[in-house]
Amino acid sequence: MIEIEKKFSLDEAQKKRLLHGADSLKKKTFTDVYFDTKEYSLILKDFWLRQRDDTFELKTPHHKDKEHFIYQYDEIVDEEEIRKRLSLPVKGDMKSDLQQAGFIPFCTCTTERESYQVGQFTIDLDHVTYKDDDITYDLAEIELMTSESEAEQATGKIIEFAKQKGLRMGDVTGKIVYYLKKQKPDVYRALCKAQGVEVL
Ligand code: V4E
Repeated sequence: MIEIEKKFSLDEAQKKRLLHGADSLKKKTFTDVYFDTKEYSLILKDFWLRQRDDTFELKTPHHKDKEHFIYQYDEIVDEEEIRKRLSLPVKGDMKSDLQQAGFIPFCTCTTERESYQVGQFTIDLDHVTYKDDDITYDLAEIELMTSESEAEQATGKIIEFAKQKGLRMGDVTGKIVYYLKKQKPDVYRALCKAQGVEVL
């Protein structure tokens, strides 16, 4: 099974409509530390390396549906596999090996997430704060679990559901890209160029 997800920015009326009849699932808080080289060689090839609380994760591109702004990534959590993808030999622990190889933290953020279920859809509402910065960010994600062969239908179902709820169908920035846009605009522009997407 794979997860198809789409991000939205909500005003209060949209949030109320979206959560009408929703079951509250859980609340959790987690902290992500994103790593890259000082040239941002990972993110410029769309590789996203982070430590979420105690777990290292590497997101790599799997499939892009640019028309609907839906992007699918593989999420690698096996340390051996992450090391293989980064050509990172085992010398010490992951953190010190990353540091030695020139991968340094470039963004640390904490997310307070409330999850809801509406029919077959999972809805995450994220409130994000950034370490050493006074910016915050709020966004929503609508997610659907599906088989690989039904990914396209799942995308259609999310879009249909979002339309029913009166949500705006634009490209909504994730929390890291939002940070880059605000705090590291040169890196943000280089990322958009590398992805062939419009600088918003
Ligand atoms: C894939 C990706 C990034 C990594 C973070 O992914 P995201 O889904 O935003 O993480 P999160 O924490 O919100 O979701 P969770 O894992 O908790 O479900 S950051 C940006 N991208 C894709 C991307 C890109 N390559 N270029 C541009 C201009 N925008 C977005």
